Amino acid sequence: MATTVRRTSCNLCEAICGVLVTVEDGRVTDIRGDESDPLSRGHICPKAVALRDLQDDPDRLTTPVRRTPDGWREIGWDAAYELVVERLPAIQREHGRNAVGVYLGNPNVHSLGALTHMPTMVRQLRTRNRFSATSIDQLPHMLAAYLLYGHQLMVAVPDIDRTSYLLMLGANPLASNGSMMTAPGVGRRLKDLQRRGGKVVVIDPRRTETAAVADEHHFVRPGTDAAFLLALVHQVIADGHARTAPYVDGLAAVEQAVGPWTPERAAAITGIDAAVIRRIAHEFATSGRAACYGRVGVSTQQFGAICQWAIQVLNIVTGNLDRPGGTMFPRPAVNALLGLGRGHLGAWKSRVRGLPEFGGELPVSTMAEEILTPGDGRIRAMVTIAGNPVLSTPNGRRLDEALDTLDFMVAVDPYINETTRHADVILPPAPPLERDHYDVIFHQLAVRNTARWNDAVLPKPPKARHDWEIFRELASGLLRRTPMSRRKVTTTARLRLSPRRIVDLGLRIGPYRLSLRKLRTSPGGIDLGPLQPALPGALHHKNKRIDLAQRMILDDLPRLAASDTGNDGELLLIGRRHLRNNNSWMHNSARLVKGRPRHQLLMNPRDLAERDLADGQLVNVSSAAGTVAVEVAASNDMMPGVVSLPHGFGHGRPGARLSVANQVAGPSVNDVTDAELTDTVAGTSAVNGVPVTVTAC
Ligand SMILES: Nc1nc2c(c(=O)[nH]1)N[C@H]1C(S)=C(S)[C@@H](COP(=O)(O)OP(=O)(O)OC[C@H]3O[C@@H](n4cnc5c(=O)[nH]c(N)nc54)[C@H](O)[C@@H]3O)O[C@H]1N2
Ligand SMILES: Nc1nc2c(c(=O)[nH]1)N[C@H]1C(S)=C(S)[C@@H](COP(=O)(O)OP(=O)(O)OC[C@H]3O[C@@H](n4cnc5c(=O)[nH]c(N)nc54)[C@H](O)[C@@H]3O)O[C@H]1N2
Ligand code: SF4
Ligand SMILES: [Mo]
Repeated sequence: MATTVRRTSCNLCEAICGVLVTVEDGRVTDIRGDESDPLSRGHICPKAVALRDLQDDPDRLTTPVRRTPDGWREIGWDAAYELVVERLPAIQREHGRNAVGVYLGNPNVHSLGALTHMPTMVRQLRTRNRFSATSIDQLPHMLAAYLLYGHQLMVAVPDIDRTSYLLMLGANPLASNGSMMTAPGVGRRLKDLQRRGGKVVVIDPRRTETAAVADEHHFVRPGTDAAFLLALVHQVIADGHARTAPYVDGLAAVEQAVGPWTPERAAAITGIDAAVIRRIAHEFATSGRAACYGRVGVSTQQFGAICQWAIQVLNIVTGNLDRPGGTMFPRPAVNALLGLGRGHLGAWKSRVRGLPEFGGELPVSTMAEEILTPGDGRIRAMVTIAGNPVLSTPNGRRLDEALDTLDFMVAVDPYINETTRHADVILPPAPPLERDHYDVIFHQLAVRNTARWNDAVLPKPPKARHDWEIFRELASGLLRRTPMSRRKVTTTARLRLSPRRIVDLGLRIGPYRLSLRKLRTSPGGIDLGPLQPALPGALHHKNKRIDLAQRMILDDLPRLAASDTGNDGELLLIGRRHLRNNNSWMHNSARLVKGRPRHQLLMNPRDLAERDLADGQLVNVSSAAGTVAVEVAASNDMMPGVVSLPHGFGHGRPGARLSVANQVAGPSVNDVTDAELTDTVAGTSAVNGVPVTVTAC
């Protein structure tokens, strides 16, 4: 038997752990952590082993399929490409360019080939109806980066390995493995922080796995963190602790804006004691190396933009931005910022609800209405790429119905799932272990500068196609139909470059002048050292200054002040993640789904008692958008008045070919979340803090 051990990195989440894969006679027999990786240092989680299940999953498509009256039929690649590049332009000719909509899902950012070739393909469609997971995820981070630092991807990450005070809001990295902060083995990093004498403070409506290991945890009423953060800034300034760098403007305007946001006022709204807010402000400002970090819980809520702005402001006014132990800007070997424009907001608005675009994308919560609402510019065809928005986006039921009304739909996806079952044709890309990997995005968000290239672990079968090959063929096919132009010539040339070649170019022009050849000699990755100060030189604003006083945010404060904080028997619904789930799509791995069910509605026993409900009972969870039935589980870890459901469940729908996932119980939380609930600043979906009632079934 031929046994080899190969190196790659796991691309299932943002931690990009180095792994060692044992291959025996062409089959994966073992996956373990790679101790030599300078970033992950051997860490992996249970999901890494599922890379193997993905490889062997009989439900995974390996060739394109087309819907026929007698069910799905396999078709050849050329026939599939031809169908797509015929139908999409035909629909655009008849109904206008915007009649084709595009949804780009989460795994795209984890695939090198999608990042190098997909944008060119999408550009050929020249539609304004572009959507992605961004607007139900990190949009407020990108908005804050764009406003304050001049580029949507210039995101500051907590320097977790050197900080002595980590204030964490709306993040549970012990389950999620970290996000907008690539820090594999967060648990170990937090322990080290505490061993250094540092402190971890968690603000979350649930006592999470992360809160359990923190030094302090405070419940916060969902959707009210903005008030807490403004009060921290208020207190820091009032205590005379504000000290901004010479390149920072706007402190006076911020002082004025946070004037009314006293700790007492914030306490009344958030449920966190005024004395605690004062103390945290003091500790944060005086610890010397403090970092405030907020993630999904403070992004996908009604005041996400204020939250992410205020987090930056807190770091900046306490002198913690761009200093070791504070929040810092990574300097990866391939500069991801070059591949993406600086950003823009509101260049156009969505047709039906008038929500603004950001960076060329409209809020995903408008997708269903753009398909269903008659009139000029209505979406008649969809392209979904690595996304399952029927389960992942608010009011998913409505989208489920909307997709059924389309004239044409194509999905680039390895599975026939809740979303792609609506497609006319599905193009499946080769799985992760069959592709080369360099992580363009997550080195850009990593807490240490490292670089790692890995050749594919397994050979791609001849009939399989890489995602970048699919995008190249589709883009070329669409391009063939356009008249000759300079753009056409340069686009064609760009499409010919392989991901490998593009990474090599990126490495060569990058700050360390590396090359693919050099990286390939260290398949366990190379260490480029801890994060380094970079301001003001690295700012993308021409004047190399940061203006704290962002109008759009300051103008939104009255909306916060006016927000309804009363409680009339309603509960607020929030989300959660579990180490063994991965958004909507890893439930087809038997190894990951085994064990105790984890889809239940978590609820404080007091709230159960008030409603005469019992632990384990089936209940209806209802919002303005819909109702789901689910078992309730009593949990003292929940803040009273708050209930929690994870997303990514809701399998078992007719036509989906997911033999394991279809057996997994649990409704889709996004059948209850409400597409009408958004942060109006940039249109981010507010899937946290959804008012619901819970009643016996
Ligand atoms: N209520 C609620 N909703 C949420 C969230 C929440 O916290 N609460 N979280 C939101 C967040 S942060 C995100 S990122 C979204 C994620 O939601 P989506 O963008 O829908 O992403 P996934 O659920 O990861 O879906 C992955 C899809 O990509 C396919 N896929 C997997 N690998 C590949 C690949 O390599 N290539 C291709 N072409 N396809 C692939 C899978 O089969 C699956 O169909 O969900 C969001 N929805
Ligand atoms: N195992 C696993 N890992 C994942 C994923 C997965 O599905 N499974 N998904 C990946 C993706 S796409 C992403 S974006 C990241 C997300 O990474 P994280 O942001 O760490 O994700 P969550 O674990 O959902 O943590 C969000 C926390 O916010 C809290 N929360 C909800 N509402 C509020 C609020 O109003 N205020 C405050 N302060 N807290 C609130 C929730 O209780 C929860 O603990 O995880 C990634 N990693
Ligand atoms: S934490 Fe788990 S899922 Fe994430 S990259 Fe590491 S092994 Fe993969
Ligand atoms: Mo996400």
